[in-house]
Amino acid sequence: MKSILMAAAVAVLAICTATVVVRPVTVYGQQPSEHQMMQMHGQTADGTPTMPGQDAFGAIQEIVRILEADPKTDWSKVNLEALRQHLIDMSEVTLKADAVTKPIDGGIEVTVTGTGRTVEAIQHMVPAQAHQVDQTHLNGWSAKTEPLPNGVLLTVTSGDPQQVQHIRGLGFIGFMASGSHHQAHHLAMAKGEFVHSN
Ligand SMILES: [Cu+2]
Repeated sequence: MKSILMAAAVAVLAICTATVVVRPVTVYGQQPSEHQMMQMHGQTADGTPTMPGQDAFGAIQEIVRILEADPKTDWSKVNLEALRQHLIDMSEVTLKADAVTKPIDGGIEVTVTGTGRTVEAIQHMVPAQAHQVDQTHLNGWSAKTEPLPNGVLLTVTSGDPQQVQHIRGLGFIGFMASGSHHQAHHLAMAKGEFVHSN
């Protein structure tokens, strides 16, 4: 029984490998169709690529499509530059900020710092996220920030031991990515409706 299962697993693996690895040489057995080849390379059927470029550029492109598809869009208020500045903040905080996390009673304390444009991004985004989490009582967490000359000091805590583990497991960037308010905020920003509290 065990050997049959092994043989089946090897066969499945072989099929998967044959589908994924596309060599320009003649392979015995089935060649992937042209359509399958295109799907593997992220193209549409007519050969047009689907990848927009950088992730931030793609996020803006998606918003532009949403605004253009909505006949009620007020183009006199549209502000894609506000969205672009926010996406720069997101990039700075995600990729460039230094985050030193230490466990404290009930959660974590994170010293988030940077230089130049990164400081501005940290001071825009981290207090806003802490405020959002606190206001919506996300997972019952408490979150607060204190300004530092080159960033902020973030504290996230909970009275529930399971949530304390959750917070410590998530760490700084997991906390920043918690909740799903960014998508709605991005659209509101682009429509000129969202005024940042900072
Ligand atoms: Cu965002």
